[in-house]
Amino acid sequence: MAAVTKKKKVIIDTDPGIDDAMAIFVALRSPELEVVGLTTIFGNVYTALATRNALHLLETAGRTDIPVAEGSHVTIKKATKLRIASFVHGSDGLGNQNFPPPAGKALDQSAAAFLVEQANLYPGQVTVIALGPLTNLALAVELDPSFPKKIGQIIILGGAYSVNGNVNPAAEANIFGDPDAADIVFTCGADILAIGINITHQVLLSDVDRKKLEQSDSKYARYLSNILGYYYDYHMDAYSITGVYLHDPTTLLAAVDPSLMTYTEGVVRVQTDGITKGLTVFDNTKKTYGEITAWCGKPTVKVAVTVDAPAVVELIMQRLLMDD
Ligand SMILES: [Ca+2]
Repeated sequence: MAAVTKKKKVIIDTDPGIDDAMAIFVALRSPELEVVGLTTIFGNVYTALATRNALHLLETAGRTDIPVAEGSHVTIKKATKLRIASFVHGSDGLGNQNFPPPAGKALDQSAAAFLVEQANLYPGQVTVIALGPLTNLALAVELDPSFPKKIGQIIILGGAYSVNGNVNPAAEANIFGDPDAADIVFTCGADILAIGINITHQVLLSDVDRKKLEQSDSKYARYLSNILGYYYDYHMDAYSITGVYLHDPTTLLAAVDPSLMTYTEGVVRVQTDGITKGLTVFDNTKKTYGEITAWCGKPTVKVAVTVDAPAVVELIMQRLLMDD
């Protein structure tokens, strides 16, 4: 008798974004997941463009049944000067392909309100996959202090654990985008799984893989092979590599198959100013310090420490090359 497995409900909080687009498509192609909504945030592009791109990607996939809730246009501290990574993803966020505007519209509800609503509708059952700065999640915690206990799990692409960042030596981009929000989320008490660039910098899509996408009959694969050009150019300029890091799709796969990674547990705090703004500092909680520290008494989170990179790439490719 075939086992009936229940699909995992996921909300993807995203700033599309070339690798966000790939993660969203992998999610839509994963039978283990039910995507109940996308929420948008600034990061790779400004929030309004992230919303437009989220709607466009769902229309491309023929999944206009999935709602989009627009997120914050400012940081949790209401800063309007944002770091936008258009030099990584193109000024349109999707490799400068001049896609037509989407026909659909976002919900009237804010991203934070949507997150709180879904957590209340399905307590303990919704996983948020956070692929951008953590402002919307911090706003959800502020809106409903019981949100951390009602949300099932929060899987965060964010941080650089014992390695350099990718914005500067200290900070990874999603945490740097709103470090105050990140510190709120990391210490909110939810079931959190963090995947940093120490993990995602091991997962590389080669140009051979890109060729396979290009030659595929799958519309998802062909779409991605087109927008990936800009991202490959950036990686060649920035890292001198022929290939691209799969930050967002790798994080997405932690929801599909957590056994692709191993994890450790401890307390993460985020530096919110100074030259190390956005730094994530992990306390493994093995030492009892003589002083009271800023990590004392804070809830622990899980942080990924190893990844089966070939298996991750293989699964991503398999999902994208699948027949419709
Ligand atoms: Ca992203």
